[in-house]
Amino acid sequence: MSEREPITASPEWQRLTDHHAAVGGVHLRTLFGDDPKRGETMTVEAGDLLLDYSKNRLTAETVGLLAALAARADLPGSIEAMWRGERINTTEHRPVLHIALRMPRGSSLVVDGENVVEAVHQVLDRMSLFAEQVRFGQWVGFTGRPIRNVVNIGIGGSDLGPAMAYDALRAFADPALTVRFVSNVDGTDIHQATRDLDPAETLFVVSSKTFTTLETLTNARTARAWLVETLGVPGGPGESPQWRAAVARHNEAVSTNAEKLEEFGIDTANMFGFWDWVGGRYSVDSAIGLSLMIAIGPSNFREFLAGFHVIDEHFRSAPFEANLPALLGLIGLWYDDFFGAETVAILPYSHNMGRFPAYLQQLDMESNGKSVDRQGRPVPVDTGPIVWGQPGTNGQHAFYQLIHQGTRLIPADFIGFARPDYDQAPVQLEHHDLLMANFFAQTEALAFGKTAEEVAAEGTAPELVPHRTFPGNRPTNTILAPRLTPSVLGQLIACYEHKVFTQGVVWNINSFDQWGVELGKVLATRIAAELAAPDEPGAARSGGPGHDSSRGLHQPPPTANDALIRRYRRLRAGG
Ligand code: G6Q
Repeated sequence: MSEREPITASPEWQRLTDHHAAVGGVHLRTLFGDDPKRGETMTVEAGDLLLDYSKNRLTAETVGLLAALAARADLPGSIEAMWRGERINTTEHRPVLHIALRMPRGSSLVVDGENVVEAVHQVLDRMSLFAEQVRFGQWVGFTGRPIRNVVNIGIGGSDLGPAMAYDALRAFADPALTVRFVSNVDGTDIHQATRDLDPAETLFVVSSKTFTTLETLTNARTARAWLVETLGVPGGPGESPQWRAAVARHNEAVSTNAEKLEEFGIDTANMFGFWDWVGGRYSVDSAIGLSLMIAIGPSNFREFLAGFHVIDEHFRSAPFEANLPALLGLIGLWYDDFFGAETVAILPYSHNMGRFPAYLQQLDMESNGKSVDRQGRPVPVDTGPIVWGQPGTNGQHAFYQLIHQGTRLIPADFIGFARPDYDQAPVQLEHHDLLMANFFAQTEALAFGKTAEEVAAEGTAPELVPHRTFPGNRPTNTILAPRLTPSVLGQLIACYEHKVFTQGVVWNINSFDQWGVELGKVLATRIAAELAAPDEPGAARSGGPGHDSSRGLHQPPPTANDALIRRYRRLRAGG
């Protein structure tokens, strides 16, 4: 983590540049022709996961060179620095310890004289107790009825993780509970999430690390008002004992900020804490996972954590050539920086993993969407790719066309499972084989394509041959696991967390701050006042700065949005 030369100045980078000139253009057909066993040898296993990276445009030599690059960037030193609790999030002066959230009881990771693993398990125990009370109908609402609906209110890292994991683990969730996630400040979200619920049976879990996020606090206020009004609770915020009791029975909060929570009117007795060394996008395995734990139960949640831990241990100990997350990171970097690939597609062949690409989008793009290094110097190469994707097979009927025959190189991760989520009925197994037949067929077609000769040999009209030719040589990773269980989901998430870390270390960037997100949090405040003000924007302005002055950005002309805002106000008023 110390000051260092840009990685591009290293001999290892130069070697990769030369190597790319030699092998970058070699077709996967040739690579498989030269080494038909690469489908067996170019694999690594970690926990329940198998990564087959044979359908990538690389050779065994490439892997060695990439591992040497990781060593040059001192990836081992950076991993140990994280595990020692060093303040590797340098711009916020914080340690980065999501790895402590999944350490088994009895382990130790001491920061500032405190074993944080003990604190983690104290919170987990409180969460488990509460989750069981809700699940067994023992936690009753204000009117004495058991809770049957759980609505998580949070955004970004306080939403995407639990929402994605709840979907992914639907097969493990208690079907008697309705669990929903509200994030958008668009009032449609909270309206649609609550309109068919009975408030007497509804619990809100307000999740916000800072407890200052506009969207979450607005939604939490609206939820609270809906609750007390619909239940007919007398008194306004904090005024009557009944009001306080109703809010306490129907609101739990997850946060690091007890003070703000109290200001908001939630008693800290109803709070589950976590710590500033957990980044939002790394927090699904903290108390931010409370709604998930209620849905799937404490023991499944602990399996989920154990899955993360298996990969943490693997990442810390396996040599890079056999290290699944490090390989994912290094192969990704090979495409980003040596082939100029701009995106990576995440293609889970699992209906319930529909939100996994969006989750990884935040994890990766917020972590590595940086253009200066740890010393504040411009990074000389491209950093984090654009992450996108949809589950198979739906994506095949939409955007796969461009991956197969478009002009861009789009590396893709295919993620599949040997058994379906619901495997009791034979028909499910039948569906699953069809799903997985597509999974395997696509990676083959992408790798090998179809030559013009092959197309012509099928009797295709000559004028159609170019249209029906598939160039192939489109790289993919295949990740195969036995079944989408809580543990396997934890393993997958941890793999991508450490993939992102690996890349951040090589690029020498801080993967753990998010100043771009912070900016978004202050941008709208002043304009919100202008939208609601009695006067039109600009009316009271006497040549002074306009609504852009508080943004901390290079200031555009103060009138930049005045015309749009005037039109918005007119349209809103129905004019
Ligand atoms: C995550 C980001 C961001 C954050 C949200 C919600 O790493 O920092 O997505 O999680 O902005 O923040 P709060 O949890 O503080 O409401």
